[in-house]
Amino acid sequence: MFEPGYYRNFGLEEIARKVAEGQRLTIEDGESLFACPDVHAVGSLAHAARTRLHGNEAYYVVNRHINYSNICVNGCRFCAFSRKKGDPLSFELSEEQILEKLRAYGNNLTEIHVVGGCHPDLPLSFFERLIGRIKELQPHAFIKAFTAVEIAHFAQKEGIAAGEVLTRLKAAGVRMLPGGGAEVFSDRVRKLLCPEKLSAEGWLEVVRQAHEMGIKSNATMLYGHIETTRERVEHMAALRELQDRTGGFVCFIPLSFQPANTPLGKMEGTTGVDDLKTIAVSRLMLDNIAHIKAYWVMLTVKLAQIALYFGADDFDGTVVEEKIGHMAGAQSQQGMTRGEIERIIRDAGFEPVERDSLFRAVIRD
Ligand code: V47
Ligand code: SF4
Repeated sequence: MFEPGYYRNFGLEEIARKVAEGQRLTIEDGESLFACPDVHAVGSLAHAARTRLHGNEAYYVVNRHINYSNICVNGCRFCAFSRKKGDPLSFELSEEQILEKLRAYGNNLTEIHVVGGCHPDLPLSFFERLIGRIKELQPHAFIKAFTAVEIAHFAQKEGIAAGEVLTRLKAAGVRMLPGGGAEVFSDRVRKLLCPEKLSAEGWLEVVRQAHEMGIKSNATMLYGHIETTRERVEHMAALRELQDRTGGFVCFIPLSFQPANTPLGKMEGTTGVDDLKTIAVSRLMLDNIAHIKAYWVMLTVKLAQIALYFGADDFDGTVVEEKIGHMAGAQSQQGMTRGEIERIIRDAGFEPVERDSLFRAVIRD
């Protein structure tokens, strides 16, 4: 943090005091941080909060993303990934094709991240079997699979409760839910951009149930489209409230909107300053979520590196193959090696720590 007088210049003196004393920020504080014209002022506060939690360490995971299918019954206007069934650009991987992708990567994976669209036909039994086979193939890997939106979709399709879906998938080998599908909780935004999708309350409820059952999760926020900064901060506050009750969120991931090939393709996307401020405000608002991810896929590797000084402590992972951001024009590479990630983290002045999905250090021989 800078001297108190520095923050006085931007009317952030009171917020700086709260950060120094570890006090919770209000929604209005979050809005003031977004409104501050000096990204360094906001970033320095977030860096102080991040350093208090994680010192000089920056985390990464050796993982692989698997998108089993892009066929989806929803038509979210920010999505370039999904296709309707029968579309020439739709795809649906068989169990064998998925296992083949994993075999190709060897036994080194710490985390396997499995998500797809809300497929109209695939039964829950397909996913139970798939997860079981993945677990058999890579028993040491942590399976992080299916967003709250997919869980609710499986429940609706099968005519059973979301809790039962979670129980069955947990028994099959799912250990954690990824944070996708949260978008922005604002009803105004959801009505305009993703009216068919699981509601904000629905998302929070599925995640709450998962946490109650001992299944931890991440949480995301898709920003940089039509939402206001107030709506971003309200989204963070809703997550903070649920976290007070369950303690089940591991990491928060702000997802910078990639507009290309989406119905919102004429939008310009976020700027670097907006990305950094959003990471910083997330760190400051989410005082009860330990980790903030700089997801290099959406941010670019270079900006994600700088984000480590703006409140982020996690660089995500090797990823290997990414479709959701890249089909929407993300300019980053497809995957990174451990060596590349460690170099980026070290070059930024941090100590790389290889982690598992729950942020426990991974020791390799
Ligand atoms: O749910 C869709 C978002 C999410 C676009 O939990 C878009 O560890 C940007 O959730 N531009 C999928 N974002 C990604 C995701 C994720 C990624 C990495 C790690 C974790 C984790 C979760 O991407 C979707 C949606 O919210 N999305 N379209 C787009 N055009
Ligand atoms: Fe389907 Fe997810 Fe894309 Fe929405 S964001 S259209 S739910 S794949």
